[in-house]
Amino acid sequence: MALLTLPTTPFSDQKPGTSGLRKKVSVFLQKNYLENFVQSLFDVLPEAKGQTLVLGGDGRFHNRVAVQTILRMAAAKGYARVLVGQGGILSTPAVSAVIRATGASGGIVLSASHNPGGPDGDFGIKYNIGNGGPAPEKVTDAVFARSREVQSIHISDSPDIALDALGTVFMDGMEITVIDPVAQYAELMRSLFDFDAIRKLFAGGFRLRYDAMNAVGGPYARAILEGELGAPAGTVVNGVPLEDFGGLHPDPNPVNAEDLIAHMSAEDAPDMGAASDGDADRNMVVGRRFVVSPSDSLAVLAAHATLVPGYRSGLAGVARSMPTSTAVDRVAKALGIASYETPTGWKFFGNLLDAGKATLCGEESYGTGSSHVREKDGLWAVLFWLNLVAVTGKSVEALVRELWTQYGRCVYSRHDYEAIPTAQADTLMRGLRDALPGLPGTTVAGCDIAFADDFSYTDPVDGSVSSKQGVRVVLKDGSRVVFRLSGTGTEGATLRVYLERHEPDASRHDIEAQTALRPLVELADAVAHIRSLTGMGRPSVMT
Ligand code: VG1
Ligand code: CO
Repeated sequence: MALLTLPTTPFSDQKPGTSGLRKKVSVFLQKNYLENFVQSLFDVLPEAKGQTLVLGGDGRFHNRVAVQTILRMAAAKGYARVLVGQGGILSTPAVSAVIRATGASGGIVLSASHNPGGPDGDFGIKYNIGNGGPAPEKVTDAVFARSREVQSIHISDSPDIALDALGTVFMDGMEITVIDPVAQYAELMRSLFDFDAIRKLFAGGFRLRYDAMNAVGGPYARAILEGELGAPAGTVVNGVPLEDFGGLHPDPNPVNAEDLIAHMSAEDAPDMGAASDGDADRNMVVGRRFVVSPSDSLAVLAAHATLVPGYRSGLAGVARSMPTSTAVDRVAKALGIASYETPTGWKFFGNLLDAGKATLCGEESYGTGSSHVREKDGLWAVLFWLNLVAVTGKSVEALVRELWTQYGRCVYSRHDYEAIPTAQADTLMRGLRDALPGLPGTTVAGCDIAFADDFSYTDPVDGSVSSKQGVRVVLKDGSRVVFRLSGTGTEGATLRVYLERHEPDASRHDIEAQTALRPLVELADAVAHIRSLTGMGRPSVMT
């Protein structure tokens, strides 16, 4: 077994607070860059004797090379066993499911999630702990600190193993089992949803278009929807994971999933459309000529959860990230269950799920999930919707409209300003934070401000505090604007502006979101000086 010594330059400089490392492929191709992160992780983790590690990724460029390197380093660390997805493939929710089902001590996911792939795109690596969820901040911070000190990497000099054939091989005494990436996950889905009802739905001619965006969701969607549930061949499009995602940006929103939206807007549109992201933890659900906002999707699932076998006994509670709309809170209130508001990022749901305080969780960024794993789960959300459509006989649109009728519509949009020079973004956020104390009680751009703060979260389970999680400006009528900088972008800074307005009046539910939110856009600019500080006249993306 070889022992290499790293150059002294500190490498894997992940942004503090993010759950892993996400960088341009060119950065990852630097000598020992990936190795630095993995060694830092292994140095921070306890001894691996007798333990199992789960390993796989979304199939993007560099996935296979990275898998082989990590296998060699896992052997040097002394793991008893590694479960690796066939072809190096495992979706993020599948890694979570496999960790939980096998009692593995953790798992490594190779993905930059919704970021583009290929030689000019991004690569990423993250670690999930024994509960199947993203490593908490104390682990990622320790890895980051270690990455600045680590001097040597421990790595086996064994040759590559065959990743495409199922079965078990050994490397320096460590057992490596190449597993079917779908099997464990499919079993979990079978235990949650009424597969017979969904089978009948498809047998009755229901048409779904699932766009896997040439990313890792394809094999899962094909096996479960077409293989098991009888959806006709061709239901899943872009279903083979490609190293560059075929040039698509696997971030399922109406802008990037343009082709799906076009199909769903056509005269002969299918009954339902869906898409997932690079690592298949996100989902977008679309009705016929009807786009569903992710915040509404979470609220619909919560409202009807007891119609689905896995949630028949009801929900312990629900949780949403702070910028996600308040639609699910309104449902929770009517159901008499708790709703929690957490900072952005799935890791904040982990404790609530582990403690049995929340059953369903969601984010406005097309992420929905539940206590079945500790990650958001794209195909799970689509199956949940299919189950609801099957047992209620209602369309996607009807289910959302029913929600609006009962609770009012939370008109919602997110405006992203991408690739802003970091210094300008920091100036903008600093100025905004400085202005906060003077805002309540004032009228800005015609909006009466009731309240303004920088969101701080105290975890109700372990008491840990996460501060500076986003600036919120709330109006007297409950409308709000939230500002935060992205932690996942890899080019400059991305400013996210989240806009929400509650519309109780049913005669106005069809109003176009951007039109309804225009006053809030003006407010956002007046308090944050977005146009003048960024030089951008309009957002790069509106979802
Ligand atoms: C974004 C989303 C956030 C999500 C995160 C990871 O983070 O806003 O809701 O949890 O991506 O999603 P940020 O910091 O860029 O706003 V994934 O599918 O990339 O793991
Ligand atoms: Co993702």
